[in-house]
Amino acid sequence: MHSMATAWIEDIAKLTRPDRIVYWHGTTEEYDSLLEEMVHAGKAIRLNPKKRPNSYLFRSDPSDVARVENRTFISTKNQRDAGPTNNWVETSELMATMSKLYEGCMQGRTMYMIPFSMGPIGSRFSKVGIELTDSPYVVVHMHIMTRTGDHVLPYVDEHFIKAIHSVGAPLKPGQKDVPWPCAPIEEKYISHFPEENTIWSYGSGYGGNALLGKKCFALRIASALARKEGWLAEHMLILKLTDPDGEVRYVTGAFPSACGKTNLAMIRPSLPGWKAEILGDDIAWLRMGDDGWMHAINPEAGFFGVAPGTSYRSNPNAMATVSKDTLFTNVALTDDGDVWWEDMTPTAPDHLIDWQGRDWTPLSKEKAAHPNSRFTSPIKNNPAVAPNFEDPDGVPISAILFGGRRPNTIPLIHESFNFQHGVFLGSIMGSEITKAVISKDYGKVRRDPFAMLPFIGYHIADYVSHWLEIGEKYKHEHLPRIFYINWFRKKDGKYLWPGFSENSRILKWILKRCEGEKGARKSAIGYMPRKQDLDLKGLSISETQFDEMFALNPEEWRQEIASIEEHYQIYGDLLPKKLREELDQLEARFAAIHLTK
Ligand code: OXD
Ligand code: MN
Repeated sequence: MHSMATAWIEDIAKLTRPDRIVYWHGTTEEYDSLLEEMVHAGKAIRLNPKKRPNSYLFRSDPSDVARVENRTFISTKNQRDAGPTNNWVETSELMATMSKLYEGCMQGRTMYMIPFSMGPIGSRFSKVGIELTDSPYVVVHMHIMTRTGDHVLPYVDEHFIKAIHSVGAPLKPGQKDVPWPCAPIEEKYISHFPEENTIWSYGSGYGGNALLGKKCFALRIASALARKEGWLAEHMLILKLTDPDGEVRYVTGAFPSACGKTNLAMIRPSLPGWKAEILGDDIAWLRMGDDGWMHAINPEAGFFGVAPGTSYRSNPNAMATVSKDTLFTNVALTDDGDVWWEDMTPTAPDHLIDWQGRDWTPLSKEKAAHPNSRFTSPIKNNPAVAPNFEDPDGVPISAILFGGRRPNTIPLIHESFNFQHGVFLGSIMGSEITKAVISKDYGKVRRDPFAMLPFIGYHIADYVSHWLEIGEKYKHEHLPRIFYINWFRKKDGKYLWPGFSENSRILKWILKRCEGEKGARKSAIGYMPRKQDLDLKGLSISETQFDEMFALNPEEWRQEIASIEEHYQIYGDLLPKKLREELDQLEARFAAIHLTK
């Protein structure tokens, strides 16, 4: 082990005072025996191996069920560098607060040392880290979500990411542990120090708060590193598409939550002869390949997917993936030792144990599974995994898809005029606030630039400028084309587009555009397909329905432009001139249509 890592581990052990330190070597034997230990300690339930082999259920504390954005901090020396979209505390102040919390916080517990690689081990795209945690739940999840163990150690050098995690619940001598220890909300801190390559997480054991390779490292810290080093760390799926002639292309896509990102990443195309394979469902790291194209890797090795809504109808590949070797959190338990969640099957079983361990029947008022309940499975268990998903050089990207959930205004698909205009589209991404989030603003549009709002580890103005600069580094013919998708446009309360596997028809048009086919008309907002340009064979889409999916309503766009204008206020004086120009030009194009009418 690198001497810097050894010294750091010793320092943290001195500060947090665990009873034991366990070095994680990354073997299946350790994984199996740690799960066995957790079952004995009442922290995990082994599912019926005949129904769900090698799978376990965990129940969190009811107060610790999701990422805590209001307790998430980007700490830099100067507030300017965290920008207006992050909670900021000055570095030495936050370090002092955290050090105080960490004092003795692992007493009575074991500290696990997990070396891990984000990205294939040894790839020039990859980065390594060490997570020190007192949560065995985190250890087994990191084992699936990242590449962990001894084989990472040779790559640990002075640049490794230092990630500390504690559930924030020390045990006094003789004190009995609870199944899911955690700290109260006001003591939770998900702290990032991008200038120190350090993550300090305290008080939560759940998901992105605790599995520090994911949002904390692969997005927040990595986005800041990527800016310094000239690449991009993005909240994107990676999809491989093969057309009936065997031609292969890759696309990435960024969508805010509840917009069908996982379903698109795992799409089964309805179009005959087309094949879709998955490389990633959540995060992509993008940098220039030796061939001059933008290449992507998925830094993760597993899926941490939302369970409710996943079914053989909505996502058969996800259902196959979770059929074994899966860790479930906060889903319901069936009487025969299997799992269930809302909409998994058309009707619910007559009796379940809900996510809080209580009896549940279809007459119960509350949901059986928590809306943010999750499955954690290895990517390689997906039946549609691309065989080259671990290629250390990544895959060349032909197109980047942006999108959101908008019942009106935004057409089914449009293509940006060029890369700069595409960055503008990323910067104005927005989605209707749905019932999936507790909010008083249902139905309003929430802007979520690049689906990165909670994940940009630095100033948002620097982030969009970085995207614009990246565009200038590539030869025009190597730049991915940028598209904007809205599967969710409605008329009289009904979706205009059938979605799911039929989305392959839109992917086909996108790939044709990438091959340089015309097949489009120019509109005020970008290029859009005409009816004859889309493969709609076998679908009954009337002329009117098609027109409604692509209509640009001047009044809706007047409001849209005003709402973008309002969103751009967060940049203050730092909005890049190029984005201001794009907005002005958009407005001018609508004004011109008006004049010609
Ligand atoms: C996730 C998220 O869990 O984006 O992937 O919140
Ligand atoms: Mn995500």
